[in-house]
Amino acid sequence: MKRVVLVAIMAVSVVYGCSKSSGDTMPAPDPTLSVGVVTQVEGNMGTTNFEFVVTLSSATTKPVTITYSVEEGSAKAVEDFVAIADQNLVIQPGETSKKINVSVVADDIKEPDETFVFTITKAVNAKAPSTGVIGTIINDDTKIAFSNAGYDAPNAYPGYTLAWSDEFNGSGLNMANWSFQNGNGCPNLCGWGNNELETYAENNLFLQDGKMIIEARREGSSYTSAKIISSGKKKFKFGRIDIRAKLPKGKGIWPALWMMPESSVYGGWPRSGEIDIMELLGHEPNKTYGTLHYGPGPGSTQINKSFVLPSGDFSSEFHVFSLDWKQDQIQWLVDGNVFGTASKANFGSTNYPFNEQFYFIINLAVGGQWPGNPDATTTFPQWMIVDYVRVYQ
Ligand SMILES: [Ca+2]
Ligand SMILES: [Ca+2]
Ligand SMILES: [Ca+2]
Repeated sequence: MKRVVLVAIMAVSVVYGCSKSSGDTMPAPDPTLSVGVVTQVEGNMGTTNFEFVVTLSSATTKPVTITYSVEEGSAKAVEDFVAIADQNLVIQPGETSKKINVSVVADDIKEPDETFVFTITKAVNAKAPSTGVIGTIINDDTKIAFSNAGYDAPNAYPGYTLAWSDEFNGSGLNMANWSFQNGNGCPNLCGWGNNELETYAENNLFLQDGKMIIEARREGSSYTSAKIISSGKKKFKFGRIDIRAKLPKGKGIWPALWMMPESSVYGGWPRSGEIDIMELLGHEPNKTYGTLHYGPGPGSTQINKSFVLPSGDFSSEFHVFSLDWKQDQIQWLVDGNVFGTASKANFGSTNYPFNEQFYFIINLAVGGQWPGNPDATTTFPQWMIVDYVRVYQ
């Protein structure tokens, strides 16, 4: 009890002493600096000015010198904004705010919203904020960035004429050729029979620069992508088929260019066959597969061929995936090189269902039994970019 009384007396004495001396000699405390956050759209050409306003809590009679920096958050210096290192600025006596411009690099390529950090690292005659403020660059674009580099097929073959092609040159998918297959396969075939995770939707597909692009997205804990089929619109039996595409990659990413029977004359899957022109498992981005599924079922008998790129992977540039499909024989090619052959002669007594009409399917699956599910290493969005589908007969 006695000790408490003593402390109380000392406290009174300190307060009294302080108030007395401030009237005589103590200077006014330094004003406080604050900076407003800036959130703005990126813009499409040149640079966009992001204006940060630095404010003093009150004017002073002395110049205030601040040192500030602008550094990377998720946005990258040079590529996304112009970084600033330890720049000085003087706020003159009587002034209470200053504007500081940060240049953001504008373009027309879709990116996530990105951030950079504006920090006052030092202040003379004012108190600097203890943390930086965020500049947020809001995406205002829909285009994706890619180059047309890579293998391109010849546009004629001796003895063949072009029977049909889709060059994907329009502003939207040509619905005379294709139909969307949307959803997740439920209730009849949830996960499309493979425990796939994606839900297919039309807005995951768009055309740009003469290419058809399927975008697989992570949306919260689920995934969206797109699938198109030519059933009822374009069907073929035999010919040289060329599909030029640039493929996505990453664990759980599963792009496919394939064909299913237009009329299942031998019965339901797999009896009437399935022709997989190209499949890729995103954790092996340098390897593609060509497969036939057939047999009496349930389950399928398979002929499965694969091709490994000598260098690089299928996401770095375009390649051409082809079928050379004749009576009683199918060959798979990458960039004009045969890597697999299946012949009726090898089927023995098993029914050979590949001398019939088949339609095209193009899809980008996420997850499923064969590729496994995406993991922490998988980045989204992923794109399958298709330049053309050509059929010569
Ligand atoms: Ca832009
Ligand atoms: Ca952009
Ligand atoms: Ca094209």
